[in-house]
Amino acid sequence: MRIFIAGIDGYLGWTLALYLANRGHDVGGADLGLRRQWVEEMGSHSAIPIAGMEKRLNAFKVKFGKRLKFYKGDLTDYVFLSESLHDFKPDAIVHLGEMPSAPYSMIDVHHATWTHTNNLNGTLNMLFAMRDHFPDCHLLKLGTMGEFGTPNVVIPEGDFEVEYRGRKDKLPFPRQPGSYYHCTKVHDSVNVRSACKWWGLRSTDVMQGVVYGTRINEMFWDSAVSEDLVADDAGIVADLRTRFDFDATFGTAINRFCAQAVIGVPITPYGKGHQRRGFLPLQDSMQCLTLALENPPEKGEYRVFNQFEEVYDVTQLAEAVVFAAKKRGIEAKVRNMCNPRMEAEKHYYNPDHQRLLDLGYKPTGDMHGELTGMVDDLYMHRSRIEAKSETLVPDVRWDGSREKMDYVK
Ligand code: USQ
Repeated sequence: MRIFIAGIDGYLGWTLALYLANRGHDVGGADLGLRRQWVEEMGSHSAIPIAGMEKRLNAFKVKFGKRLKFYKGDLTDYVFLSESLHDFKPDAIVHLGEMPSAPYSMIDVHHATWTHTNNLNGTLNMLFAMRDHFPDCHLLKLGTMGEFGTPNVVIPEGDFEVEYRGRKDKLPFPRQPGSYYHCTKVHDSVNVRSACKWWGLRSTDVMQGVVYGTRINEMFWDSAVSEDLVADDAGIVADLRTRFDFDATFGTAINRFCAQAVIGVPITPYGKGHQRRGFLPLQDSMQCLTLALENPPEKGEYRVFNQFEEVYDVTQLAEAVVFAAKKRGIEAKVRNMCNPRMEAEKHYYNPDHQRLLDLGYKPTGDMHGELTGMVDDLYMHRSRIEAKSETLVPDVRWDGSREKMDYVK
């Protein structure tokens, strides 16, 4: 299959390119390098050094014996997007090219409006390019479990049966996004669903939980094909590595907890620390996205997959990181920090997630195994985390002020 990845330089995009190439797919993709710029704007960098695109593409060619066609440009530029798609001629498009950070979208009016312009216009451009030129293509769109918020009832996978004033219907589940970033995913879902209905496009909207991990099998050095490639201490080809952010804006809780553990500062659940979320390892996220690609929906079908493996609250997450760090001889400490966000800190959370299992998804790893690899990889690069350790303390507050948070007294 010819698969075009929008956002191919990102954490998921680059990893997916490797995973799909190894399964024999032809991969191409677009990126403007914005993720690198946003993290720099926040005063940080990826804990694990990543190669520039030229080096990445060379390593890809050596490892997989074929070229990845890369298009540098902006998805909000319709001409660029449509010319890239015409050149590549995809069977499927994976749209990972959005600004993914809740705190970044809450900094101020400029960051909120920019997030909306970037995310919504990129998706609309994709839908119109498909309508006019690639009507049979499958759009695999990355949504988020965060579209639903934390309601006090089970979250269904896709539409749900509702009875109201004596009448029944099947309707989309109510959305309660937790940031302006999460709002963009809600609006995208409405746009994608409408395009499927009006124009007969086909799409999978993946409501993904928090993905974590630093490695997948396809990154490892392999003597059969990789004599020209250099492996790092973990046996991974350095130029095939994906990024790992730990700053308070682009690092998710689990990344930040691992980074805090390896440099010996307290791990910081926010507030009461009982916010529950769905999680899945990087390798399994790749498996799920690939299953969706290899089993496309019918024409006109808009389907929703809730994609995560295990639910944890952030205190359980912190304890799991303490345990993983201990195996490396590190005594990590947990200390709750005042919450910069406005969110429920103790709540019910129980989303359905059956559809990918029905398609054949087999979870390969659990959090404890994955965390050990993460701690090892980060320990190798702890000086890079130490160099930017001030970015571990959050300062973007949901009330609009901008000041470093304190620990809970
Ligand atoms: N949290 C802490 N301590 C920290 C950082 C975060 O307790 O040091 C808490 C947050 O307050 C929140 C929870 O951990 O309650 C999750 O926050 P997060 O930063 O790990 O993730 P979130 O902002 O929800 O966003 C991430 C990705 C986003 C994706 C989403 C999936 O950045 O792109 O859409 O996870 S989900 O969480 O299911 O909505």
